[in-house]
Amino acid sequence: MNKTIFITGATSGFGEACARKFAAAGARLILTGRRKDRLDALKHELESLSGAPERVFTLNFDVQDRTAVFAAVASLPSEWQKIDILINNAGLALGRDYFDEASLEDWETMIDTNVKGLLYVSRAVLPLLIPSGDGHIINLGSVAGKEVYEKGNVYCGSKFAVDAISRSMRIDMLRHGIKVTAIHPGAAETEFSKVRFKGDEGQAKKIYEGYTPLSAEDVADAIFYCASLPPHVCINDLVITCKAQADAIYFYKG
Ligand code: NDP
Ligand code: 8X3
Repeated sequence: MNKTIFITGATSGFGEACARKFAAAGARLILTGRRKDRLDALKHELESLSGAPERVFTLNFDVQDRTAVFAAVASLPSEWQKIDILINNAGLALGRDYFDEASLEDWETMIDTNVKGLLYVSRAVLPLLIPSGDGHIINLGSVAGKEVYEKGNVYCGSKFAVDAISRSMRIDMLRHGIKVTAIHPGAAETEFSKVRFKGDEGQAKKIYEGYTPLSAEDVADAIFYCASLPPHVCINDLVITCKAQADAIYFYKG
C-alpha cells in the first residue's frame, strides 16, 4: 500500500493493531499517542521488521490539548506533509456509574478526548489530506454510539456524537473527494476496560468472561478492508461485534 496513514492512539489496542496491519502492507505511518516510550518502541519494531528506516514518524501529544494538536501536525517535516488516511482512534471510557453518581471530571475527559480531540485532529490534518483529492477519514465510534445502556450516559453520548459528526463530515467532505467511514465495534479486549475501571484488572476481566470478544486485530482487519477498497467505493458505517453480542446491550454468555 503506497499511502501515508495518520493514526491517533497508536500506543495500544486498535491503533497499535492498525499500525502493524498497515505497516505489513507497506504503508508509511504517522503514529501518535501520549506514551512516548510505546511510540518509540513500535517505530523501532516496525522499521526493523520492514527493513525500511524512515517508514514511521511519531508525534507525541494529548488530543485534548488543542494547541498541542495543531503544533504537532505543523511540526511534520515536508516529506510527511501529504496524508492519505486519517484514523481517528484515540478515545476512552472512564467509569461506569449512574448519571447522578458519575464523576464530572470523567465526563469532561471523555468529551474532551472522544469528541473535541477528534475534531481538533481532523481540522489539523485536513489541510494535508485535502490536496490528494482522494483522502479517507476513519472514525472510531462504538456500539455505544448506536444504543445507550445503563451507566453508559456520557461515554454513549460521546460516541453518539462521533456517529453524528461522521455523518455530517461525510456530507461536507463530498466536495473534496474524501471518504468518511465510521467503525462501530462492540466489546473488544484491549486496554479499554482497564482504563475504564481505572486499573482494576479484576473488573476489567469480568467484562470479557463467558464469551470470546473481538480482538484488536479483528477490528484492525475491518479497518484495513475499508481502507483497501477501490477509490470509488466507501463503506460509510460499519458495526462489528463478536458472535456473542447482538448490540450494545444483548450478549449470550455461555
Ligand atoms: P485502548 O485503551 O487499548 O487504546 C486507546 C488509545 O487511545 C491509546 O493508544 C491511548 O494512548 C489513546 N488515547 C487515549 N486518550 C488519549 C489522549 N487524551 N490523547 C492521545 N491519545 C489518547 O483502547 P481501544 O484500542 O480499545 O480503543 C480505541 C478506540 O476504540 C476508542 O475510541 C474507544 O472508545 C473505541 N472503542 C473501543 C471498544 C472496545 O471494546 N475496546 C469498542 C468500541 C469502540 P495514550 O494513552 O498513550 O495516549
Ligand atoms: C466500547 C464498547 O460496550 O463497552 O465502546 O461501550 S462498550
